[in-house]
Amino acid sequence: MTTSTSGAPEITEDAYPPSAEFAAQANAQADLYDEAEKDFLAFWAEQARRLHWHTPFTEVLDWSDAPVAKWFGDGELNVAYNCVDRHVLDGYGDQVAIHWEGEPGDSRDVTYADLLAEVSQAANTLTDLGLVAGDRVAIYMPMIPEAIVSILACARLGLTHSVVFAGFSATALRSRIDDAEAKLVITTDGQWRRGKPAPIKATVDEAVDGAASIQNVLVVKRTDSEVSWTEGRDLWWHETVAQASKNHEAQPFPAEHPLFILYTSGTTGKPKGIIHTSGGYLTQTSYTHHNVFDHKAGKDVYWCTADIGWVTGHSYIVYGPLSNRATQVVYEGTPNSPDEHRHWNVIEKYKVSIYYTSPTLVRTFMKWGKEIPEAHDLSSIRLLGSVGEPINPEAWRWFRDVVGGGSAPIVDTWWQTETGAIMISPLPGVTATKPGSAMTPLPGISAKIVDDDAKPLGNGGNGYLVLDKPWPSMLRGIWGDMDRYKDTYWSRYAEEGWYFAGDGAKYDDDGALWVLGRVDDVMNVSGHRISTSEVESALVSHHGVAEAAVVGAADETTGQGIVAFVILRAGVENTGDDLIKELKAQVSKEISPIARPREISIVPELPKTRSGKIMRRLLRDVAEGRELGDVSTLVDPKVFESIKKGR
Ligand code: 6R9
Repeated sequence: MTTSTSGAPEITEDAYPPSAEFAAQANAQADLYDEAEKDFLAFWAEQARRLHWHTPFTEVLDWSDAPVAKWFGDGELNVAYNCVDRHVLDGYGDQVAIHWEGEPGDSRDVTYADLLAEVSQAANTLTDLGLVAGDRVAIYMPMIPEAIVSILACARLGLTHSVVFAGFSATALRSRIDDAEAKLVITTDGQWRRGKPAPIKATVDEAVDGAASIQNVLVVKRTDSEVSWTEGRDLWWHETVAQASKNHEAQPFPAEHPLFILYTSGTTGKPKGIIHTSGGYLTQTSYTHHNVFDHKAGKDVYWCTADIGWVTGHSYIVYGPLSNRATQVVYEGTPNSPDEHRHWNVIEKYKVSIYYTSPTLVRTFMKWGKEIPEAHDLSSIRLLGSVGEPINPEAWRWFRDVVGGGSAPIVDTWWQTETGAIMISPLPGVTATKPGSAMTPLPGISAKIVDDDAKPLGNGGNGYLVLDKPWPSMLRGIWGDMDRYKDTYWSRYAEEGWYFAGDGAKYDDDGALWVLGRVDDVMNVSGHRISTSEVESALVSHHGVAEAAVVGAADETTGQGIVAFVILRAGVENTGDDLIKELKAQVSKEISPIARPREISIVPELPKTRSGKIMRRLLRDVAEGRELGDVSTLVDPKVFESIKKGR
C-alpha cells in the first residue's frame, strides 16, 4: 500500500483531491494523522477534552479486561449536560438547535435554551415516575423534537435508553422491551405518513400487553388520533412533562455508565442489544462529527436524514451534533411527501450546508430525475456525506454533480452500530476522495484487511475487514449475553485479538480502502440490516410453511432486495398470489415492512449440502438470474429444475 507520511493514501487516478479553498478552512489538517500515529493515547485524551468532565479522567484506556474496554474510566461526566447545558452557559441559549419540519407542513424551531428547559422537564417527570439511574426506557417515536428530548432526558438521569424504530412491529418492540426489561415506553398517539395519520399507540398497547417490566407508557400527542387508554399506566406528555419544573441539575456519571442499548440484526434470528457507554462514545461521536463533517458551530446548518431508530440517528442527529452545538434540520416524514421536491425545498428553506444521507436515497433521487433537484437553489451545500452501504461510483458522481454543485467533497463513512461512530472515511480538506471508496481509517483508528489465516493483504487483496486496536466508542457488549459478544466479534481472530466486522473489503492499487459488503448472513436493504434467519423464522411462523430460505439479491435501488424460497407443509394448498401476499404480510407483521420480501417463490425443495446446510450462494444465483455456480457439494443437483419451475 502506498501511503504518504500523513497516513492518507496517495491517489493517482479517478480521484478528487481537496480544493485549496476547502483545505484552507478545514477543521482537520494533515497533522491529525501524524498526531494519532505518534501517541495513540495522548491523541484520544486530547479528543476527550472536547467535552466537559465533572471529574477529569487520569487513565485513558484500560484494555486489561479485553474485549471489554474502559475508556477514560475514572472520569465522570453528564452526557446531556455536554449536549445542552454547557452551550446555554456559554451564552448560546438563543441559537437554534433544531429546525424541525413536520411532514404535514408544520414546523418549529427549538433553541438550545428551549431544549434545556424541555429536557429538564422530562427529567423531572421521569424522576417522579420513580425511575433511577441504570433503569431502561424504551423509546418508540417518530421524528419529532420530543424524541430527542426523551433521549437526552434519559442520558441526563443515567437511564439507559433503548430506541426502537417506530416502523417495527409490536412483536419486535415487545421482544426488545422484554430483553432489556424496560420500565417505561415513551411514544406518541400516531405518526404522519404520506399525509395520513398512522397509529403508534395501538402498536405499543399490543406490545406491552402482559409485559412484566412495564410500569408506564408516556404519550406525546402528535396526530390527535383516538387512542385507547389504560388508567394508572398511561400518561399524556402534555399533562406531565409540559407541566413539570424547568429546573433540573445534571449529576455526573462514570465514563463507563451505560448510555444506551440499540438492537441490531445478527446472523441468528434474535437481535443483539448492542451496549454503548458514555465518555468514550461521546468523545468519538463529537470528534468525528467535528472533523469528518468539517462542522462549524453557529455557521453551518447540518442535516442528517437518518431516523433516530438507527445508530446513525443516535450518533449523528443526537449526540455528535448536539455536543458540537450544531444547528440542524430534523424532518419527520418521507422524501416524497407531498412530492419529490421535499428535501430540496427543506435545503433551500434552511440553507442546509452539510447533508448526510444514504446511497439508497441518492439512487432514488436519481430515479426521480435530476430536473427535480435542479429546480432548486442548492448553493448552500458545501459538504455531502454517505452512510449505510457501499455507494456505487455512478451514484457518487451524481450526488457530487447534481447536489454538491460539482465541488462539494463527499465523505463516504464506514461504521456500524457496534463501532458507535465513524471509523473509515476521508477527512475533507485533507484526504482525496474516490467515487465508491471510504478511503482510509480516521486518525486514531486502526483497520486491516486480512485473509482467513489473519495474513494482512496488500493492494489489490480482497479479504475481511478487522479493527486491530480498541477505539473509544466501541460497543462494550451484548445486553445479557457476553458470550455471544465474544463469540460474534472476537472469536474469528481470537489469537490476534482483532475485532471482526463482518464486512469484506479490499485495497485498490492506490491503497484506498473499498468496503464490499457483508460476508455473513446479514442483508443490507436500503441501509437497514436484516438477517436472513430473522426473515426465515418469520416465514416459518406461518402455519402453512415448513421451511424457508432467504437471500439478499442485488437491487438497483435498495442495494439488496429480499428473496425468499418457501416449502409448504404437506396438505397445504398453494393458492399462488394470495398465499404469497399472506406470507409477505406475515413478515411485515412479525418484523417490519422494511423486512417484507421483494419476491417469494414456493418451491418443492431447497438445495442442501450433505451436512444439511442450505446453499444460499446458489439461491442467490437463481435470484439474480445467473448461471449456477459449483453444485458439486449438493445432495441432489437436480433440485434446481424444480426450484426454477416454482418461480
Ligand atoms: C452506520 C450503519 C453496518 C453495516 C456495515 C456495512 C454497511 C455502513 C458503509 C457500509 C460500505 C459504507 N455500511 N456504512 N458499507 N460503505 N460507507 O450503517 O450501521 O446499521 O449497524 O450497519 O452497514 O456492511 O457492516 P449498521
